Amino acid sequence: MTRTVRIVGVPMDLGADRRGVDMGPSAIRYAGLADQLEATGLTCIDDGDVAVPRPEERDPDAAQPTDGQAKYLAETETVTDRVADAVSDAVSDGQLPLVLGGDHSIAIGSVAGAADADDLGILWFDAHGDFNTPQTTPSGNVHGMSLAAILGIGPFEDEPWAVTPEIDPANVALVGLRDLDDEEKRLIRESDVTAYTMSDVDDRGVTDVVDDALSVATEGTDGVHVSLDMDWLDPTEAPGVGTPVRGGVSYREAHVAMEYVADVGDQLRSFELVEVNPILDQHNQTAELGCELVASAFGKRIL
Ligand code: B3U
Ligand code: MN
Ligand code: MN
Repeated sequence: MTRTVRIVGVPMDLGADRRGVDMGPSAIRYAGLADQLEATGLTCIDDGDVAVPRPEERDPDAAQPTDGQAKYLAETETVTDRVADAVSDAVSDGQLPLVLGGDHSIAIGSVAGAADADDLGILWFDAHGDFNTPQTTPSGNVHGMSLAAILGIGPFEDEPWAVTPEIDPANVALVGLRDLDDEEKRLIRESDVTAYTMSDVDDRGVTDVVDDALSVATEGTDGVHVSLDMDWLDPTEAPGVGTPVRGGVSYREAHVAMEYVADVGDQLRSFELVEVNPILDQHNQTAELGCELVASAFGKRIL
């Protein structure tokens, strides 16, 4: 890859139940992200962190959905607007934005910034669907609603949610699902996204599944956004995440999946690494693994 990588940190935890994920960007940098990418032959620029309001500063009169619940809705919009600006600046400079979370609500901003007016495919690696709406959410946490928001499902088509451009659900693939709420399952089934569960990975092998998922995301699009939630991995490999779920992909499966992602080359528009929670981690192993996986996705090979 010849593009310069532009790192954008987003110390956001308002979309998740647990504090700690706001320290993700620091932990990932501390794990040696820039050095690893430079060792892979890439040039990196670190843009620092996007400002995130503290929960204590919140405006008590802030907008809330009229129907259902979505915690910190107004603050999330502020942050995702900032993320969108940072990502779109990087794209217009011909760079590859690498967004470091932070909880998965930030994807609403990354995708908006990466797409601009283009047709963008999305590859979403996650144990969860992130397909809830304010009506279906069991938690009120926006990180469990971000993909639905991106696709404008349910109330997300109306203000104050209308923050993302049109993404065709037919170009969206989820990979590694194993923890879905009942209503969320229904919304996924009713949508045109392609969802690969861990059963598909068991059945067909991760390379076959990722190959198909890449075709979904690249077919007829101008580029692909890759969103990597670290809870996609098995908690034995990635314990430092807010909502670990047993039965995730292994260390080797994760690497080969990212090597397949690297094969899309210049079609890779943007990448985000989210949900690293250093408070719950062991010796920063989840952040270190996240760096390794980004390096694989950006072209690092063993030999
Ligand atoms: N589906 C649940 C749990 C969840 C989603 N994403 C994460 N957890 N990380 C929810 O709250 O929407
Ligand atoms: Mn997620
Ligand atoms: Mn998840």
